[in-house]
Amino acid sequence: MSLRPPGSARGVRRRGRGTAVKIVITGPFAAGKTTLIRTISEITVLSTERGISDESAARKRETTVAMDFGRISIDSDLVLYLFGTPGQERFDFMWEVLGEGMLGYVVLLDATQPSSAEDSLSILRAFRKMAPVPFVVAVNRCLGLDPAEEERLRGLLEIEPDVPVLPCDATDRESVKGVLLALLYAVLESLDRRSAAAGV
Ligand SMILES: Nc1nc2c(ncn2[C@@H]2O[C@H](COP(=O)(O)OP(=O)(O)OP(=O)(O)O)[C@@H](O)[C@H]2O)c(=O)[nH]1
Ligand SMILES: [Mg+2]
Repeated sequence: MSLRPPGSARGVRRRGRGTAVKIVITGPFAAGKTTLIRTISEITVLSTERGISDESAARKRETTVAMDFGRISIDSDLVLYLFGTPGQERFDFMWEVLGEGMLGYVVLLDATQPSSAEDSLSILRAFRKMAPVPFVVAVNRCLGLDPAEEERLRGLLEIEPDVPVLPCDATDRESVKGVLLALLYAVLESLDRRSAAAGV
């Protein structure tokens, strides 16, 4: 597999001698999206968080209302730009804005919230409709997924066997790196497939 996506591909931007890839981090309310981006970003994350005034205030004080933005360099030639979505459905108009030109996305859900997987399904359906790009499912606050639990999640989220489903800890850099690399491999494979199909 080539590690160099073609510069003309959707969502890939040449920056100097390197390549920049746009990735979206989405998922339901309070899954840990902002936390994940803050854990891994090498720049101070630009976040738009506001105090919560409705019933969700019992779960946390602030929520993302527009986006998070962070950046991580994989090596000197490859940089990921990370865009986090709001989790509350009233801000779902931002999904399409942030999804524009993405090369892949992470659906982050919270293993400790029973409604999190169900809430992820509508988000996932919207993203799949938006763009046929690779995605991974990351299960936050989860030390490991047993095969039965993974199977249950795959069924609930209607995802194919080749879509990675990974346990993760959004506060742990190595864990977040693992999730992003799994997505990156899927993105690079899909770019290679597209290049091969186009005879490039
Ligand atoms: N212990 C623990 N706490 C976490 C983890 N991930 C997130 N949190 C906490 O959970 C809360 C929610 O995390 P956020 O990162 O704000 O979640 P979000 O998905 O951005 O939320 P919205 O933007 O409101 O949808 C915060 O208080 C985090 O500190 C985790 O992996 N472990
Ligand atoms: Mg957030």
